[in-house]
Amino acid sequence: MPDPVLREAAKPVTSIGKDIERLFDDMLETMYAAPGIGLAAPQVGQSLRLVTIDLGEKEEGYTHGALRMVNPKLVWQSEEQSVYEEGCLSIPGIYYEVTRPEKIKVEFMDIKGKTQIIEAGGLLATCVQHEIDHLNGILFTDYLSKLKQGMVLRKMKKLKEEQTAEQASARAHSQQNL
Ligand code: K2U
Ligand code: ZN
Repeated sequence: MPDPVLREAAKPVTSIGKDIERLFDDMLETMYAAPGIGLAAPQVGQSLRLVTIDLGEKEEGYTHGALRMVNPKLVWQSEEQSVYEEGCLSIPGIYYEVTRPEKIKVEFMDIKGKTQIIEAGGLLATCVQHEIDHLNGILFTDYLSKLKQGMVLRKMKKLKEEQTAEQASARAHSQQNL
């Protein structure tokens, strides 16, 4: 079951100092290593309203590089919706389709404290909404039907049992080699 910090509403950041800069660097390192294209501070145990996003060069039309968003907020969303098969670094191995507004405008403060507004569509819009949900204690599985949520819980339990079994056999194996 995901970490309780993922169910809290993260706190707004009031001053952007060296600690925030370092946290952003840690988040980007974690995100690239996953690999992922987005990450929210609660996913690294920090209940703060910070998000990093980088769709990378391969996403055509993506020109923002590594985005560091302080207190991001959705200020507009389109009526049109689009469907994307989402995953989550905090819920490994689980992928389901989620429907969200197709286009959004997100307002945030950048690392220099300047207010920015970005209009986004496509994968960037999906990612921004997925990350802002993390800041509000919402996981993408919350949008699924009760039936599918039951399937998610059973799949997570099975993945956890498999992981535990693998660790036990790895330990036994390494002891044999001692
Ligand atoms: O917040 C997270 O768990 C990071 C997700 C963000 C994300 C989920 C669904 C759709 C878009 C973004 C990770 O980046 S999941 C990995 C990933 C990689 C490429 C494309 C989509 C998802
Ligand atoms: Zn996620």
